[in-house]
Amino acid sequence: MDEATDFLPLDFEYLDGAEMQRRAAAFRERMGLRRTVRDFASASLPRQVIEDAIRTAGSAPSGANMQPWHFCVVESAEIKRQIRIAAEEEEREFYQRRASAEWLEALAPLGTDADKPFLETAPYLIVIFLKKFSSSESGEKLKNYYTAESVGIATGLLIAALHNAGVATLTHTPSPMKFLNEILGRPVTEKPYMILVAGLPAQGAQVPAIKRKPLEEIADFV
Ligand code: IYR
Repeated sequence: MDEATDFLPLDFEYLDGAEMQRRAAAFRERMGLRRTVRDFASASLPRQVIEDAIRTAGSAPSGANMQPWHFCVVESAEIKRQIRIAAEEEEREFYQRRASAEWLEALAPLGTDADKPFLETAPYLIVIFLKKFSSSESGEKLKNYYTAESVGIATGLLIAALHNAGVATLTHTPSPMKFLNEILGRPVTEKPYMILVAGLPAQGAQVPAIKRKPLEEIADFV
């Protein structure tokens, strides 16, 4: 990256208040239909949809604009199988030993367990890595900043972009996830952040009856 950044005129769409409200309400309504799906169909969908959603994710703000993310899109049945085997091994440990009684109790309403068939059924696994370091043009190692915040924002945009395009997702975080570096050949300076499972819901898929907190509970205007 250059030492001195060039500045350009901002390309910004100024809207009037009424149009702002329409757009805010329409987006709220659309995003309100997003649900985490655990039961995926094996049907595929155009790769360009995934590519564009990742471009949207890559537009996220990031600490010092280091863009500390890498998205590994898994389509290969063999690699999905390897990921499933490794993830289920960690998840069995989690459900049988590592999770506290309190944690298992919090998870009970979701009906999750150590079996993760969706890791093989869904057409895409987007494995998101957090890059603790970047390399400069001259190849020197540069530290990244606010990496968790940056990758979290990018992941949120990715989920919203996929939902907007009619693609269902599941945020899956087997723990620990080191096996993803090995299977996907990513360097140790990259930390697996999440597996985002993406595809279409299976016919008749069900989701837990959860409620979202109302505005009054999640926001204060002071
Ligand atoms: N990673 C486990 C457990 C799990 C934890 C939380 I917090 C969830 O919201 C859901 C699941 C699993 O994927 O089953």
